[in-house]
Amino acid sequence: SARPHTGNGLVFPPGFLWGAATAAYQVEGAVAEDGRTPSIWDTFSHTPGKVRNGDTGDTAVDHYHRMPEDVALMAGLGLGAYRFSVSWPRVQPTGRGPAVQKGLDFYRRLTDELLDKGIQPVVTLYHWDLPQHLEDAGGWPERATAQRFAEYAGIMADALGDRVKLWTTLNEPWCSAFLGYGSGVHAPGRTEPAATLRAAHHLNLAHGLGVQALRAALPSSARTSVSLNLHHVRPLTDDPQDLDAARRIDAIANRVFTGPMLRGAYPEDLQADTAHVDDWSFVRDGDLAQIHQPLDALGVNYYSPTLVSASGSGTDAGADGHGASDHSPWTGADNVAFHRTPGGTTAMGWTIDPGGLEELLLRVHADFPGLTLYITENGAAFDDYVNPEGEVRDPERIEYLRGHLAAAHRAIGAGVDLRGYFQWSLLDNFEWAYGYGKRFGAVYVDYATQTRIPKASAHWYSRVARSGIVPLEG
Ligand code: GBH
Repeated sequence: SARPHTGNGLVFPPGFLWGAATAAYQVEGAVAEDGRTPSIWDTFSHTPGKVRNGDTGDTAVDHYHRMPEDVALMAGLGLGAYRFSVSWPRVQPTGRGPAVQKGLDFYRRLTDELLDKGIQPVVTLYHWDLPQHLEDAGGWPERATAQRFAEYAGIMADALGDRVKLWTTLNEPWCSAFLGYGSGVHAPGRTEPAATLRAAHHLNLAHGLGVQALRAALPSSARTSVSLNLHHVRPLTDDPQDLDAARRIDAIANRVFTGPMLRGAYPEDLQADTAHVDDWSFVRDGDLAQIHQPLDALGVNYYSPTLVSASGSGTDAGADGHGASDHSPWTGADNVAFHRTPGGTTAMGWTIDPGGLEELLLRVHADFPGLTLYITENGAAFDDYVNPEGEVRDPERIEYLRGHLAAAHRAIGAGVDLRGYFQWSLLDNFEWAYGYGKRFGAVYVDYATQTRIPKASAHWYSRVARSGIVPLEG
């Protein structure tokens, strides 16, 4: 039921990339095939009580076996780019040593299939699935993990360097460090405040060493990036205590990564805020120079803004900022209250706020003038279902996408060098601690049969991707 095109739309710059994203553990399945060993997410999802409904990624959406069909689906939708991640334990089962050829072959076939269909592959090396072997050796709080990551990055650059032009080291290291080792709602489920800071530093170091390993093996035309879930933090009021709460969250959410990666230093206020947790002696001489590598682009993942106050001063404690945990992920910021921002929400309970995306992009642009940006994730879960006609009608997702793309368009108009947009996610998939209960896909998946049904919003997004124009209505 496509409406006639009104010609009334937002025109994006030529060459703007229109894509969709996934992550290995969320889609691949085939967890014990071709030499793959468990990642921390296999262990975590198989630990009772960690993931809703006892869901695991054992089968996920069976993308490992259905990859050609899924690439054909993307081609049918007219997508220009596909952002996927590599499963580290599929390639390096113990997290060290030589690569498994069958693991590499899967990603070679995937990239060949994409290029054959004119879809640009965008590779993320690490989207949270650390080989369990490396967690057994201490995980991200251990410095050696950063070195292991650099070796793995070199392996992937050798394997895919002739095919892939845009590389991302880490996806959302905030989640790895603070949800994995602080609140424990993500794998490996540890709740050790001091370990969060060590993990964050070693993720930063992994990024820096990884960029250097990529550059050493890739052609000079290849580009490197990192994807951060930058929090757009707003204070509840302009009371100095609330402003200070916002500053603290900005430090432990954003500047803990952008400081070392993009400026070559940890923020002094962050180190002061966390001094009672750890003395930061894990930062060794020379580390910051290793981390501060030239970057060709920054990936921004945005879902919803973050509203905070000094604890006690708020009126609405609708969101505690902890997820399903008694332990805070906000190391060193114990006196902060989180609030629900006004407005409609998605099935995750996250407020729909496109203005937050515009403000975030403008802030990154102001802080790092000239930096090339991609929106590497944006999207929404809604309670999708297949109607009797066999269709999935999701008008709220169309409005979500339209609103956020309009925000991106305003940011471009204001001078932000934004080069692409990746919808999260291509397919409904394993939504981490929420299991299969939350559907973020452009394409609906019937998990019993693995049937794929593009939602109405996928047909809408397809027209956007093909035309480069976001219609203001319809
Ligand atoms: C992304 O994470 C992931 O990259 C992707 O794999 C995932 O499927 C997708 O988003 C949808 O969730 O302030 O402690 O209450 C986004 C993860 C969402 C993490 C909001 C922090 C608030 C946690 N972020 N969340 S807290």
